[in-house]
Amino acid sequence: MAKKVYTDYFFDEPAYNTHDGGYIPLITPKVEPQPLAIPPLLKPDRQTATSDYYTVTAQESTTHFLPGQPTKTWGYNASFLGQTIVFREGKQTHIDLKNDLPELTTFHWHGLNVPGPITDGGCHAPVYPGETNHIDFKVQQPAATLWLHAHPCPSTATQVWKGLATMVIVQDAVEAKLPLPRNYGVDDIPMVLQDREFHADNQFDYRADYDPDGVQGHTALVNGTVNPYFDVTTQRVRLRILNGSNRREWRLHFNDDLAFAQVASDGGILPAPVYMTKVMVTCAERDEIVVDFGKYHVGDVVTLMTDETALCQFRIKDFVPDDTKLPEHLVDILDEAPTPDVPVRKITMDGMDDEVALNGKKFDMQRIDARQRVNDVVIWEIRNTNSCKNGMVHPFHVHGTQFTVLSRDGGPVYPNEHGLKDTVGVNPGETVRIKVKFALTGVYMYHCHIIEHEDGGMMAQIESYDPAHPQTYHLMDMETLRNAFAKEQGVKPEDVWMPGC
Ligand SMILES: [Cu+2]
Repeated sequence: MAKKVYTDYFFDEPAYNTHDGGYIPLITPKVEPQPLAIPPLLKPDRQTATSDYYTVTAQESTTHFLPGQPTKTWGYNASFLGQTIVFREGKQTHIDLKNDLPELTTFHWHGLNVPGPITDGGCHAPVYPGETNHIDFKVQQPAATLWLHAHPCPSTATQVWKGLATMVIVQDAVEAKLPLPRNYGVDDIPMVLQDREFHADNQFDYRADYDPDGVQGHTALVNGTVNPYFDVTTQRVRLRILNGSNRREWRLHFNDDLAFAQVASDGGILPAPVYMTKVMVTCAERDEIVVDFGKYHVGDVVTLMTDETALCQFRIKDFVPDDTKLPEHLVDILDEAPTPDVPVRKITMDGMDDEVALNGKKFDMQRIDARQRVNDVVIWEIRNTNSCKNGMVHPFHVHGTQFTVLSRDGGPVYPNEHGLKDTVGVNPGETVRIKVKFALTGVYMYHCHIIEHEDGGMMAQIESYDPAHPQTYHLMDMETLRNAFAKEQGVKPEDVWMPGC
């Protein structure tokens, strides 16, 4: 039977960010193509049969993106972005979170099922300059491409813009048995997609670029590389695509419409490969695709595009023929029935610009907006109340869990949404149902992942609780954070710039 190949982006075209009043088009940079940077794997401080120990350091440095001056940047164990962190399912993991920045930050494990709010690393878990916090958790979820990024309120966007984001790979025994490329840096390639604006002397200036609907820049970066190319030395290559941008959507396709197979989404491997020539990735989403370059010859160049802009060249080198076929079935996704007698949780994502809100309210760190019993399986119904005519896709993200997508406006989900997700793009005017279970207790944030929207208040928090073991949480407040930023910046608290507040 011929495989179905999808040739559209699934999302509603009128909602693409290219139609925004403030859209900033990508401009092909006037620099020679450079080899795609492959972030090194973070070496564990120590490993035993059951435990891994890591130190993750947030640091400031400079990075050469463009000819001329280096750019002042932040990163994790790196000058910009970070080293890639590998977790192993079932292992006890111990991490020192070290802050060598001049400003408080948090370390949020996007997509990782760990206790909130402290281990999860949202706004309640600041690490102050010069300090080190320690977290321990057991990795209890399938193999997936996740990420680490800063998440302090309301400075997530500015800290990510400076570089605080890096890929996290979870490995397990199930994925290890699948015929997928997994030689990191050779045929298993991280691709962190971002855009940046370069000002005088090649510097970032987040405040100058600020837009409450999301900051964008004219220059695309892949793993921090401007105008990258990648040498293809194996017939099949797996790309772990992460939208690490503040606001930009990526509509990816090859210049010659080469078809590829999506094999994983945010939370892990899909039940079956999805064959496609185009894929749209909204903020914070991950898509793993396997590209078969078998029909090309040495010297050919295939270009990965986003809309009409070239993003990364794939230069075909000599490789050994590989006739490995992807199986029709990859993994089973656990499909649990909703817990009886628990009502559907209704959520609205409201507004644009400074008016953004969630269920009509701005985020308040001290307010717990909802409660859900641990291990209950609950349907959440998320409605984007923007107008279908001129609204935007809001990527809805829940901390501390991987959910399944049930329906879009009562109809089927997109073909690549049958796996586990932690972020789902909701079109303007649309209602998306998802099924959410928290396996751990804690306080977890849920929000739009256009980062300026979350900083602007399109965010709320839920307590996953165990009735037999009630807990109280120390929740951060804005005054404490404002005073801390003021002290670090040497200004009065009222003079601290807090975008979105
Ligand atoms: Cu939004």
